[in-house]
Amino acid sequence: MAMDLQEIARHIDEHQQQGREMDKVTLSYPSLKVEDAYKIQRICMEEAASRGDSLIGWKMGLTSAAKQKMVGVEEPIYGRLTSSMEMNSSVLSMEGLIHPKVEPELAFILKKDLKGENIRPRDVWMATDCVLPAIEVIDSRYRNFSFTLEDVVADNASSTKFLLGDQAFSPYEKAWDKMGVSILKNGEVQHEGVGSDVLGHPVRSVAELVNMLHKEDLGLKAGMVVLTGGFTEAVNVEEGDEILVDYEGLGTLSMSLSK
Ligand code: 0L1
Ligand code: MG
Repeated sequence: MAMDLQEIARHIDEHQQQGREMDKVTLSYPSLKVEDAYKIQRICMEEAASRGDSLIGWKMGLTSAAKQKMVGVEEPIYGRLTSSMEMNSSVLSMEGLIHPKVEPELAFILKKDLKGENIRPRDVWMATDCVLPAIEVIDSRYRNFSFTLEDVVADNASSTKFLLGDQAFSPYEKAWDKMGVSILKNGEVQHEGVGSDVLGHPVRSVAELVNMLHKEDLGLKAGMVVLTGGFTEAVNVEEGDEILVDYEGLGTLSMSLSK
């Protein structure tokens, strides 16, 4: 089938909007390259912007071995975060979701633009205003959360919603790579992880994102949110579930699943 990236983006955008499952796009377009998939992501963002949504940040995905093993894709990817994805309460409605999962993350909030190649952790610290506990909700549009690298990139790295904690912390509050995190569902621990599970240190995830974006002549803007990637495997959720993430020494963040 001749490959029209606009057409593929429209197809994916529709399924994202309607919360509908779809077949892997690589089944119809086996020659789709990762670069094409990022172009599709960009076109979907333009579609979202035309509906009044705006780009407020980026997420890194598949930054821990646990997550890579879970989905069988062995490299970090990025996705776009929009204003409509940010939750303004800790209640997540199942309406319009397919098979959501949640994962414990950290969010870096930038105070300066950051763009370039060979960005190192210290460049990231100089540009970071604060760090917040976060929970990301992912909901792949692909049946059974089954995809190739190209598919998942085209589907905006499964981005759906995210919740930020109310309390911001100084980037120098603690050694983020040493911080333990556990995620509980309905009072039972599901998974435990530590900051170093995220590319050795969550700050490295932000540096890697900037280096990846530079290849497309993109960068981070002051005020943007960056989700650094799940510390642990993601947890399936359904209506009625109560999620609690315990960030060692910082407190907890919770989410309730409603109809
Ligand atoms: O945030 C993530 O790590 C998700 C990236 C995409 C893979 C998935 O849907 O689990
Ligand atoms: Mg994530």
